[in-house]
This record gives sequence, structure tokens and C-alpha cells, in this order.
Amino acid sequence: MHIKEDFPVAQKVVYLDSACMSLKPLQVVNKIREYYEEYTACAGRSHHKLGERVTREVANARKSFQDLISARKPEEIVFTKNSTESINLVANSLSLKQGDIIITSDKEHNSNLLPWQFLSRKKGIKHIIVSTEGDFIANLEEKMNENVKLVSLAHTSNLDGTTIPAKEVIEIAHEHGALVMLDAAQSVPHKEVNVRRLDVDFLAASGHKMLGPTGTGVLYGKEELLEQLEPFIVGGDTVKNTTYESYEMMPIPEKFEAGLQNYAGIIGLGEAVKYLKKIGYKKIQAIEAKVNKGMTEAVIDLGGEIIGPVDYEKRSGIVSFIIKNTDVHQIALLLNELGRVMVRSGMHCVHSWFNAHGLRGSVRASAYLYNDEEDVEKFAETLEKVVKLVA
Ligand code: ALA
Repeated sequence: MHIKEDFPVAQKVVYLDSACMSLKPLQVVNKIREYYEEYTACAGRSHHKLGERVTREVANARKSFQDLISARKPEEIVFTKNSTESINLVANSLSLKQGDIIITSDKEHNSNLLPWQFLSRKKGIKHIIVSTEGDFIANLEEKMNENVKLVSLAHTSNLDGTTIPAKEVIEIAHEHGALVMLDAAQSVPHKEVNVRRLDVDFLAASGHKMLGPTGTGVLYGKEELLEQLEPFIVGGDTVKNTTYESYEMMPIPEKFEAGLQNYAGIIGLGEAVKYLKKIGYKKIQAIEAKVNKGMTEAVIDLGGEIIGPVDYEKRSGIVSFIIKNTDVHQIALLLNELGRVMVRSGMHCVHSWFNAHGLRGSVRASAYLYNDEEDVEKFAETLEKVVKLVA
């Protein structure tokens, strides 16, 4: 099977920015087109054939996602815009009060930092940051106490590709009576995540990083926890009935999905999940490891410094690096100019970590299932040209 054939963009450029945005296979594009060409309508309210089809397709997408992460029930899958919205939903819906503690790590994306900084300012919650340097589990244990209400962590880091020992983290948090949320934006696209086996309480994922359309995401929550949460956006579709003075909320997940939804996107995301399952995580991980090995060797050969462990096997499909005395944006621009190699440069929305380390950013190449040996060669050969020019 030639995966690249399904991805028109991957045939035109060397696309190594999948940690930011994954490409979309033709199957997903066609599924979205089908919605617009054949059954553009609303889900869950219009009792005509088109409306019924949208309702069915949205339910299928929810079920597909449920199976992908091994959730108990489809109702535990809430559709959102992206991981950021999923995290904000939890932050704004959990009943937190002054003095409650939220723990994150020192390597969080802004999406898992700002919601807590806002809550510190607005509600007086305490936000504690645990260092990922040294023994993360020991660092975490040291900060745990009965006031910690939630431990919210990136499962796989978008900065360096490393993955936290989620199972251990969750066990420790639960022993102290705290809930755990995983920001799985960089893990669910690339590896098997089983929410039941992990016993995780909440999980946030983005559709656009897992072959799905932009503006799609998911919040997984255990049924009993979602039931307790108050929605933070309300309106059409979240209620069964209203009077001028009162309302009767819908059950989960509808109570969180206010207003007309991104049906084309949700249905496209369902198709993306189907595609991921067809290829399988085992194969995806093997491809990424091979590509990352080649990219890592190229970076090291050219004197680059890798952020995170040198061992590519510990960094998923990501190699984030710096070349001394060069500007990260200049490297990215030249990789594009000289070889149509697309990488991301800068702080990757983890400004806090770069600022704390006195760094101005990194160059980040991130692989996915459509990358191959040819891409690695082009990356290595173009990086060599760039280094000769700028270093
Ligand atoms: N989280 C995205 C990235 O790392 C935006 O590029």
C-alpha cells in the first residue's frame, strides 16, 4: 500500500510539520465533499431524510472515536473545536474554588497553561508546575496533597516528542484523590491510547492533527464526571425544553455541544479515524521511527543539538533542534526555499519552557504516516545545504 498516494500535498512537498497540522487523505476530503454535495442538513432535529442521515453519520463518527480510544460509551465523546477547547471546557466546568490546586508540567502547550493561569487570577486556584527534568514521577509525588484537584498534562510533548508515564501518573494522582486530564493532541494521532486501561478521567484530542479536518476536536470524559460538569457554553441543542424562566438540560454529550455543530468536520473526523484504524498504529509507529532515525542522524551529523533525549525512539516522530549561532526561522525558511521541506520554527506554543531555558526557539521536524525514506533524504540533503550557507 502506498500511503503517500492518498495525500496529494505529501506528493508535492516534503511535509514535516504534522505536529502542527496533519495532511488529509483523499478519503477524508471526499467524505466532507459528500456531506456538502449530498446531504447538507442539521443533525438531531430535522425529521427528513437528509437530517436523519446527518444524525446517523455524526453518531457513527462518535462511535468510531469511542472505539479508537476504548471509551466505555459513545456518550463519553464530546465534539469540540480542538484540544484547546476541550481543556477550556474542563477548566471552566469543574467546580473549583480558591485554594484548590491544579498541577501541570513545565513543558505544557499554552492550551494547557493559560486556562489555569486565568483560573488563578479569576478564582484564586493555585497552579503548581512540576519539573520534567530528572525523575518526573518523584517530582510529581513531592507536590501531591489532598488539595490537588486535577493533574493536567501533555501526554506526548509537542516540543520534543517525549511521552510521560501516564499510567503511573494517573495511579499517583488517584491515590491522592485528584483527577487527571491528558492533553493527547500529540499522542492519539500516533499511538494506541486506551482510556479504560489508563483509567484517565479526561482526555483532549485535536482532529486536525490526526488526519481530520481543521476545527474538530474531542473531549473524552468518564460518564459520571461529564454528568457532574456544568457546560460552559449553552444554547440551542443543549436543552430539552425551556420556559421564560427555566430550562431542562439534555444529557451528555449533547449538553456540551451548543449550537449547530461542524457536521462536515465531525463526519470527516470519523473518516480520518477509519483511515487510521485501517493503517494501524503499529505500522504508523514503525514509519515514524524510521523517519525520525534518519532525521536525527542528519541533525547530529551536521552538529545540531537535539531538544530532549538523543534517542529517537523516545521522541515519537519529532526532532526538535538548534544549530548553534543560527536563527531558527532562517533555517526553516531556507529548508523551504532550497528543498520544499516544510518544518516549524519558533517556540511551538511552549513559550514558557523556552523562556525558562533562555532559548529563542527551535527548528522542529515532525513526521507522520505519509513520510518516507525519500523525505528523509531530501531533509538531510537540504539541511546540509542550509547549514553550509548559514553556519
Ligand atoms: N500544537 C501545535 C504545534 O505544536 C500548534 O505546532
